[in-house]
Amino acid sequence: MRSSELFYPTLREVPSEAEIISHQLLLRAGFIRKASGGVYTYLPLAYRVIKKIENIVREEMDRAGGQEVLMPIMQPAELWQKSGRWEVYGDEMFRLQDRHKRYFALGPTHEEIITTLVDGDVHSYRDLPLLLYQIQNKYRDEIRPRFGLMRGREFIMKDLYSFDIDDEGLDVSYQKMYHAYNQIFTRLGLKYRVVEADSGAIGGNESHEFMVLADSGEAEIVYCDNCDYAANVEKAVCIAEKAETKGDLLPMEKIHTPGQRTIQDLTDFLKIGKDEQIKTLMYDADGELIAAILRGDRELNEIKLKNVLGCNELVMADEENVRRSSGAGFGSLGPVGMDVKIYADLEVAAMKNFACGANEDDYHFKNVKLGRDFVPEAILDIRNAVAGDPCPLCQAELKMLRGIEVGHIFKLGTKYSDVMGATFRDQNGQSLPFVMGCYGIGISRTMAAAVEQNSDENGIIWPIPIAPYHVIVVPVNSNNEEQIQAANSIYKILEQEGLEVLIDDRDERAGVKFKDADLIGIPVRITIGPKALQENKVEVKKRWEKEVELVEIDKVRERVLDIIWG
Ligand code: 9G3
Repeated sequence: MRSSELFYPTLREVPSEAEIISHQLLLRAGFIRKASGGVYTYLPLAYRVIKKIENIVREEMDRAGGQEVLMPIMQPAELWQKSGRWEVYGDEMFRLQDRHKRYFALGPTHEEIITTLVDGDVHSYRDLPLLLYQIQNKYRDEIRPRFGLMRGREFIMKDLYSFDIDDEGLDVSYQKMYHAYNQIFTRLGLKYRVVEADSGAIGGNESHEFMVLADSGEAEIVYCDNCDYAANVEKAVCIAEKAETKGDLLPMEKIHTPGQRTIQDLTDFLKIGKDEQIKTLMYDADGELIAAILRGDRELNEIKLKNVLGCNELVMADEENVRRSSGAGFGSLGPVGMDVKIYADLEVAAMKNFACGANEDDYHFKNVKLGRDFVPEAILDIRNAVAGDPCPLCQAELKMLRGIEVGHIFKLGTKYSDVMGATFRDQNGQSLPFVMGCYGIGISRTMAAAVEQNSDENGIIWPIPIAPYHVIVVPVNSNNEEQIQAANSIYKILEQEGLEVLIDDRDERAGVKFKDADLIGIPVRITIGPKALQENKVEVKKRWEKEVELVEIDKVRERVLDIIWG
């Protein structure tokens, strides 16, 4: 491909709304353009990357026994009403009406459609297991679409659904997908980690996330160097602390703390550590006011709290309600004398002589102890894990990394087949619900994550397996006949080898060509300049290294093939 003909409108400056590096670089390098908030066009370079990712995914899904289908984006409301999710998803679902005023959703995911399809056409255990997948656009009306392709309202997903006879069958399908996902992210050339995840709202009992490692990632991962434990912070298990032994338990005291509202205020005012206080957070759990308490320097994990409460909706209580119930505003809440159910984090049970709000504005208690001064409804693991916590498997110190979730696999069990009434007949003619799993890969997000993980101050550095082109051939002077001829000849030779090659034939200064080659991230650059050419040599440069190699023209083919295919 000639650069002069390639449509890659690069930008000097990127819109200020592009907050993260992948969004900035994909815009700047002419890969994507915004059509609407969270909705993007993939220009030729981006679409080449997307197709490479899709093909690797497709090969591994087929190898694992998946069969590719294409389901409708437009999905009738009735199916979602049947599963009960038409109401659940509210404004996040794009809805539309046809001329007969019948409602449809733009598919945010396809459990409803596929469960209905399989129910209609699969009747016997002999037809199972069945693994069906598609690669398609999905639609979710995010409140605040941002981060470019990382959180779009329209995005490309690979979604596979497994249908089995029983839990053992599901285990096998899940294992196949777990393996296939590892193959995929390895083949894509990305550094990633698999972590235990929460299956959350979609139900089911086992779930793993595949995280591309990047400092800018939104997801926090805890992992153990001493054993294999790795989990999303939301899922990571915190184990009970031993109770403090040092120091005597002192009598509880009420103290005047005018204007002191936050953990930091109290730290300064009372000259105590954040780990010598507790914070009290009040929530509305399906309409009931409850309190969650944890050490002052810890973060509440709402997912854990929601799971232990078993409630559908958990939202922060508003201050008016809190005041009506406790008698104080947010800055002076505490568990002592509070008459709502209190859920204490494990760590609180091990603390003594801590400070907390007194449920009276501008007052706090000190020297408080759980059990003596108040009794919680339950003592549970409800905080986020942090680096340094003991590993729940081997007690070694946990470490922390950041990542971008690009794949997520779930055991669903019979959650959808039950509500949709999707059944088959077993050996004995008995009617049973399908045992299901679902497995997603964010294709467009994977492209963004690859950039997030692989760039420098000059631009993108594509991993070879997904690079839009393998090689860019750059004649330094596009008006020099000799250079052009050498460039054309190398271009042809490499193309004949099956490499994907760009030739920068534009009438631009060499500096401009180098800048653009770096920006769009082509793994190998071959520069044809006057000096080297006199000795029948050209420069070969890897995008991820600073050094340039001088290579004889006769050896270029061999050298480049070695770099690209290894
Ligand atoms: C919705 C809306 C948003 C959603 C869902 C449904 C997330 C929804 C979870 C999944 C689970 C799996 C198949 C591939 C693997 C992941 N956001 N989820 O179900 F209606 Cl608006 O999508 N689906």
